[in-house]
Amino acid sequence: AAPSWSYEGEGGPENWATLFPNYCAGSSQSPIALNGLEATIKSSSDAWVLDKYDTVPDDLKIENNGHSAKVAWTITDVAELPSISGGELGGQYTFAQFHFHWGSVSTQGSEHTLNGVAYAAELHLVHFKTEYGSLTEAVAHDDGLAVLGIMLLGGLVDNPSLTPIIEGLATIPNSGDEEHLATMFPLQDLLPPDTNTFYRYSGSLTTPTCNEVVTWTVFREPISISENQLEEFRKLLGDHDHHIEDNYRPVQPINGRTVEKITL
Ligand code: 1SD
Ligand code: ZN
Repeated sequence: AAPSWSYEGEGGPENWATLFPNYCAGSSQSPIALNGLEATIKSSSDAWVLDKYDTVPDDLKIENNGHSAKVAWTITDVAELPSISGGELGGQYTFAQFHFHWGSVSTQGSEHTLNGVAYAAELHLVHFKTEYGSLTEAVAHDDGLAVLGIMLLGGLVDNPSLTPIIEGLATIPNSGDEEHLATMFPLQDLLPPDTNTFYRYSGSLTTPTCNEVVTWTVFREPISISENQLEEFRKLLGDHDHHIEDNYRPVQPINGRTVEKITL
């Protein structure tokens, strides 16, 4: 059986390279520290095409997988799912699921850092290259995944766009729980107002088995989240009656990779 992993202790990130030598010991790992002054500045006219990002789905399911809270559409027909292209991605990628990483306190929680700053949480919208047909198949290809990373800036005011998800968290308190969300919303509700400036680099899944198959997009502009909303994430229980919090991997070495800061 595959070894189990976690965010602290024996199964923690310091030991992932040993526990999962394929591929957590690789040289193109994620997350990384993103820095505007060190990035290659690029402007491009390849506008985002966010297909069905404005579609309200019939049904959404939310799952506590012991490591995070994950939301997916219930329809599995690839042709009916949202997809993204443009944005210098070089192909079309179909939406699979989104999930969050968050901290026990709001000065930590994001996986990437922006100009030295860690945010209270980070949202990942995971997409697989449409031609590969599924997430499982896509993970076997270098260009298999495109993940959109969105920073969540902790503050005092609730973000109403997150309300349907926050309400869903109360229904999945324990690892393995899965429920339908009560309120539907389009994916575009989770994007920052400006999606035209972002960091782009080639990296990996941030969880074992850390496959180096991800074209990362991390938007420069964050969205907001309140302390009360963060507390609902921190109430979730993972394995061993342990609260899920600080479920972020520390930043990894860049190892000579190019990071672009792209403006469309
Ligand atoms: O942590 C997620 C993991 O749950 C899974 O969704 C994987 C894709 O199969 O992606 C990673 S991450 O790199 O998006 N954090
Ligand atoms: Zn993630």
